[in-house]
Amino acid sequence: AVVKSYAAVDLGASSGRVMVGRVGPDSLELSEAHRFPNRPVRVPEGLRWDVLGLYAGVLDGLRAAGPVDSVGIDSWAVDYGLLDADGALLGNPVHYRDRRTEGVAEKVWATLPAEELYTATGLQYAPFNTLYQLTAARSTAQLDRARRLLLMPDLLTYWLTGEQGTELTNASTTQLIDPRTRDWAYGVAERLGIDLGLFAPLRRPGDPAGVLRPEVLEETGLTGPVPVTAVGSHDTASAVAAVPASGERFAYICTGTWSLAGLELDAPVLTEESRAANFTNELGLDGTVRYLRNIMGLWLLQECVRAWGETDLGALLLEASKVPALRSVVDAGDSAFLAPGRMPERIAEACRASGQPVPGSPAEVTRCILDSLALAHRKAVQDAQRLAGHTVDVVHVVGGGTRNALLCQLTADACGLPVVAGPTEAAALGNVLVQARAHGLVGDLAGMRRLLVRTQPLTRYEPRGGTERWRAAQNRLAGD
Ligand code: ADP
Ligand code: LRH
Repeated sequence: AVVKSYAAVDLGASSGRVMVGRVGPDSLELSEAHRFPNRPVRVPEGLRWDVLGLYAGVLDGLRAAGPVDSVGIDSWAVDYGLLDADGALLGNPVHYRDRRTEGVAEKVWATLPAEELYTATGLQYAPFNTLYQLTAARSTAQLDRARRLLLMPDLLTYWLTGEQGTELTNASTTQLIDPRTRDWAYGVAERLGIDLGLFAPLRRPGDPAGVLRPEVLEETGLTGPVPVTAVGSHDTASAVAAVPASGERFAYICTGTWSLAGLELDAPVLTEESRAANFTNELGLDGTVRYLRNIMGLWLLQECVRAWGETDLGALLLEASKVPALRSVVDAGDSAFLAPGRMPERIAEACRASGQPVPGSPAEVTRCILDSLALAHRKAVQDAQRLAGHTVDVVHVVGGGTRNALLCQLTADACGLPVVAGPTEAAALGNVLVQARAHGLVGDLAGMRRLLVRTQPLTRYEPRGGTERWRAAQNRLAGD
């Protein structure tokens, strides 16, 4: 049988990796060619991505990957690079955790009320949506000089191929796309004075995105032509495409730096209740909508580990599993936890402010974080079902958090539903499968998922009861 190889470049907020997927009619194998840290850098003007370092990691990864039939790139959402009239990058891309967007949303809503913005774009409020970033950047020398804006995966694709485009799933996180037409929200851009001419034409997952430039072939030792294929270039779009679900009655939680928890729908939910509950409608593969809520995710733990220094994560999680459950919880959906720094202290302060025991040791803080994440998962899964009128009987957990058995078990307990955990590298698998599909190797989304179910190792966690305690904790947090 024909087996083809695809390189998936997957850039997460904490690490980048180049994975190689080998796909046949009834086989799917993924291996890691190269992994590198993604470390934001604080310079005098703010928090920035080291995009040249990331590009170098991509080239190293393609060299390590060896001959492949195509390359696809996905990354975290909303951030972008600006190019001048010569096509050269203007400065380092701003990190979505940078403070420049503080207080910007309120200014935008004075021109375009939040309710109208939600009906027009379906996007939840997050200070870092590209729309707010562009508003924050208004009249800066850099934006004035910019002739082109490329979202992160599109920027790297441009450097690899010389061709510019704006991939739709990731474009849907800018808050400048109408989820009903799946095209630009022209009215929103006009009212807010955002020039849509900055964006390159839209392309969709599966579209060709050029071939590796001769210099790239030379640097990576690859032999051309090597096509680059547009994938669901938003990492969450790729990860959801690789949720190994069998039917439609499932919720998913993409766990990594963030937890993205919700449902796959075939139409957006644009009601006022949905807006008030801060659910987003991002665009997925084949006309699907990712109806979900952003939860701070393992970022909370990453930041604590960074503060504690040298930490054995396995040992820490074992200790945390012995700490009594649900002693104190914080609101893991609160954007007060967005910025980096002082995380153990900020968590302790939140517990103190809500009159709960203050966690002290790293194990106690870790337990507080994992309980809080599981609780936020529960709330998102429940709210999404209610708001969308779509019930589920299983929760799929994908991403780095699947390696955290305690988190998976607590999520099953909190949701009162079985959790199926895996695959860990879901975004890379979704990336690979969209390339394989574009080259005629796999069928539709359902076919992709059948192949995942047959080939990927999955772990099942049954809920252990005690939902009453989780409900009580949820009420405690809501201040009831
Ligand atoms: P992103 O794509 O956002 O960079 P990942 O999906 O790679 O994030 O997930 C990273 C998270 O996975 C880490 O923050 C960590 O909490 C968790 N993780 C990684 N390895 C392990 C492990 N061996 N045991 C438990 N958790 C792990
Ligand atoms: C996860 C993610 C998420 C976005 C955030 C900025 O990596 O793409 O879906 O909300 O980064």
